[in-house]
Amino acid sequence: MKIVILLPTYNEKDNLPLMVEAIYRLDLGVNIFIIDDNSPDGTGQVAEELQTQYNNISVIHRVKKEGLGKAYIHGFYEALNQNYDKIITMDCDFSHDPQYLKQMVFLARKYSLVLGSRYVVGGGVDGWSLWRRFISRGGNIYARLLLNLRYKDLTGGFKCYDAKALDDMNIGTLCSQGYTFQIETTYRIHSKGHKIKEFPIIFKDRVYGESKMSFDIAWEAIKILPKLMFKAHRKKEN
Ligand SMILES: Nc1nc2c(ncn2[C@@H]2O[C@H](COP(=O)(O)OP(=O)(O)OP(=O)(O)O)[C@@H](O)[C@H]2O)c(=O)[nH]1
Ligand SMILES: [Mg+2]
Repeated sequence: MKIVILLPTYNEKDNLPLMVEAIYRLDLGVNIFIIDDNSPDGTGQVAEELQTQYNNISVIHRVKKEGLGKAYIHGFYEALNQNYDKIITMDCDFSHDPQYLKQMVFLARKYSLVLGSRYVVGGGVDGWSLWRRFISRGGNIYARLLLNLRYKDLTGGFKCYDAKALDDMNIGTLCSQGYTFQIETTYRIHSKGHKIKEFPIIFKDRVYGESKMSFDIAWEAIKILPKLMFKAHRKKEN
């Protein structure tokens, strides 16, 4: 099984070397694509240095910051071009603990999409403010009801996609960013009838670097989800 981890970075110069080392030490035989949006803190140069030190790293430099969704789409295309079987997405700020990768890869043998989930039994969040918990929980309930999905964590970004599921997702037509990107990708894969599995993770707040969470990101989700639902109903009618 050929596996790649997509690590999007924006101002993660302190986290990136620690993350690469932590993944390397697990000895899972995975490759890593670092996808950097020309971070002003020099993460791109740090990535270049890491590429010379480790034999499992490639760096994708993007011209400017365009958001997580665009960075992932770039990585998805690259991974499919290079014939990877499994494509993992994870944050580079240690919110997604690399220790879970082993279990994720194991589950990926049986499922087309594996979700690291905060809201199944055994999962949770560590270090979030009440406001942040409220937004995340509320967003998930809203999305589940609106899209009629049974998965508990639709907005998490720690995922393992099968290449076939990515292909079926029709990457070029994904229309959302931020948290909605996570909802839309899972929704599309579910709609194509793929098998999806959630497993519990404890999500930790970032230690180094700044948060990029904003009201705009939450607002986008509120606006865009009814559009996704509308599209799905139209498809059913046709
Ligand atoms: N390439 C790229 N990576 C990004 C961009 N925005 C965020 N990232 C990275 O995507 C991952 C998740 O973003 P975070 O900023 O941690 O988002 P979050 O977890 O919602 O918020 P905080 O952890 O509170 O900052 C991190 O590895 C970021 O460095 C972007 O525009 N381009
Ligand atoms: Mg984060």
